Amino acid sequence: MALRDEKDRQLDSARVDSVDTHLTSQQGVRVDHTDDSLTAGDRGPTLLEDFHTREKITHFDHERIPERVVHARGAGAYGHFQPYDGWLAEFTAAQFLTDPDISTPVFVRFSTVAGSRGSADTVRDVRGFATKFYTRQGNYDLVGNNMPVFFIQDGIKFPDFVHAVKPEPHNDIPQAQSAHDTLWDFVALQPETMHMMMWLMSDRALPRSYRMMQGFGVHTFRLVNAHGAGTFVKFHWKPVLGTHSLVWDETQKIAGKDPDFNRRDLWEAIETGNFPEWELGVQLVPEADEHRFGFDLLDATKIIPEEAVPVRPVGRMVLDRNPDNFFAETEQVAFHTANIVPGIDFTNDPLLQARNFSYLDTQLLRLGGPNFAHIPVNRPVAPVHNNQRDGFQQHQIHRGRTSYFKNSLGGGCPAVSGDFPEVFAHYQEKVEGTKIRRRSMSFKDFYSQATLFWNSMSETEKDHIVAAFRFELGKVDHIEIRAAVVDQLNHVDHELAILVAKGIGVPAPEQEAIPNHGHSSPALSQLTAPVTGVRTRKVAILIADGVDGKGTRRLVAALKESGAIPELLAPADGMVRSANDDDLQADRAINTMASVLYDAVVVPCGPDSVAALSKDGYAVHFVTEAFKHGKAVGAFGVGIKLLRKANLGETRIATNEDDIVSDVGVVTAPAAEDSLPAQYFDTLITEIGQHRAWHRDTSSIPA
Ligand code: HDE
Repeated sequence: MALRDEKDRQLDSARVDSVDTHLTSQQGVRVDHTDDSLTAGDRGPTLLEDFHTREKITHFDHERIPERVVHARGAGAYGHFQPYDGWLAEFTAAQFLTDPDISTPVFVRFSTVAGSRGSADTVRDVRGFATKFYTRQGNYDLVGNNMPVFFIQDGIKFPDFVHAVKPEPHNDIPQAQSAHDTLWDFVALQPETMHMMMWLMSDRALPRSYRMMQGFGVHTFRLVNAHGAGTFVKFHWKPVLGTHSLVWDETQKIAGKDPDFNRRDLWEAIETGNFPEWELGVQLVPEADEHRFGFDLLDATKIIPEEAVPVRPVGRMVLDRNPDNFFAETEQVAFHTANIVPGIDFTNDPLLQARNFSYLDTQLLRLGGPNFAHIPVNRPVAPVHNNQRDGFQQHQIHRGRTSYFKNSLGGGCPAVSGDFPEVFAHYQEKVEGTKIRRRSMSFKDFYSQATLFWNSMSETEKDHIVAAFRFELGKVDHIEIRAAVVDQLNHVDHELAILVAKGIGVPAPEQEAIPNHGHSSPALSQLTAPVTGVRTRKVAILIADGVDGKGTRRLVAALKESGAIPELLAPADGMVRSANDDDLQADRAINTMASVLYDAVVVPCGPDSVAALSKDGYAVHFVTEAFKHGKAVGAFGVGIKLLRKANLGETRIATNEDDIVSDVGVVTAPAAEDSLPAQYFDTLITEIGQHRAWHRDTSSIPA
């Protein structure tokens, strides 16, 4: 049986369906009634012997478990991973990475970091990207993020950092926000945060979709081949749909309009068969080259630039099944950096070392004891035999009289036998030193990679970063903290520090603290990546009674054919009268949605339709706001009138003399119905595929 089917069969044994069943107690006793308690008389007290009420209420009282102390808000899915070929076998004994015939089942959980379980998805934050591989050699967890570096270098600082970013302790404000005094106070005093803060202030912190973000293992890990030789490795996930972000104003509005935006997107993509995909890649560094970089490979605040060490493709991961039950699976999944398999090992990165302690510790609290590996989502596909016994929620019935090793009564089983890579053996690294509590000197460069990141950004991305610093620091009440952060930024780039200072009412530094080294890494920019098309992009089509049904149907067909997801939005739910063919079914009422929930908007022809939409404030705002956020906007026939009403600034819009006009992502044509040229759809779809018209100036557009 294929490995992925084995995991599914294992889950099957735990799945429960209620269809065609009878209501029972937890003991399997059928009950006659579940709406009224057992009372002494019509209006009397409830009786203690009412076991059904007591059980029902007691279970309810105990329904909650502690949320994750970080990464509390998340969404997960099952899928599989398969290597393309066996090239990595030279470097690792891990079969799931090297045998192209093995498709390994996975469970992936994406998350935000700072917010609590019920917080909004689209806040400015790092995203977790944790993958559990159920391999034949045991579970391997790659517990990464969507940014390749971290805030701190040593795990002992983690509680300090998390306390600083979480809601402030006196009033529990603000929820899921980094824009407050304690975080920036911490940052100003802890300059090792600067590189990660550049990432956090960048568009990376606002992913359009979990399906459109990269993942990184962050730490340098070690691959170990069948002969026991080690190679340093950094893991990368690259999304097939490209890496794309929302804009800040949009994210804040989505947080109200649809707080489940990223979670819903993942769920719907899988339900509709648009399975998200990533390519796993590795950067390999021979041990002999450990010290050839100007930074320490053990320092998790550093990347290895892709231009220095290319990312080599290993295989493909596809997520193709949603969980059946959020709590049982997504909430109870327990990741742990120390879950590794033969062929992969740790390094002495002090952040990783602390994580190797923390994850098991936190699961013991969160999942109530040491038997959480018995929970279906956590169970390995590989067989499990050991002498660990008992504990809360023991689900296994261990037979036999021996639970110790060595034993003769149990035939010496479970036996310790075999050689690496059949068994896991720790990499034999020579370690010696004096016991000290001191950061290595090789960890002392806090700024050069923050500068590298800044230098690598396009002008648009730089504008967004400056705006983000201004917003965040603008929410900081203590002016001296704002000034201290500007002083830190002056160590990253003088121009950046001046631009930020200007927006937050503190003096701009007169001189640079460190000269900018001038190096860049083009791979760090999201906007230099190739365009990836329109697959799964959501397009709102605004219609009302009297719409050009023929033109609209052609538009819908063209979008569907390209892989986009068109939705018809009308002033009210129900049927919409077409001016020239069959009526159309609206997918949603405009006022239940918003432009921020779509990637593009199009207004078809139809004099009555456009007249009605022009009088509908939601519809007009819809177009203006989509334009403001840089989205592709289209209109044909008299649909153009709604664009004029929506005020798209200086944008060139087609007149009757034009055929098709495409200007800053706004695609207009005066024709309609069957005479609308097919090229109109091609042009529009190309613009949607650009993700955003970043060169559009929207600063004066009110929305
Ligand atoms: Fe985590 N982290 N972390 N972390 N982390 C947790 O584990 C911790 C760090 C990451 O979807 C916790 O089960 C320490 C880096 C993800 O279930 C906890 C340190 C990276 C997830 C914990 C770090 C991460 C967690 C909370 C510094 C990126 C969510 C609940 C030494 C490479 C996993 C839990 C999921 C979750 C501790 C730093 C990623 C408390 C002590 C660096 C994706 O164990």
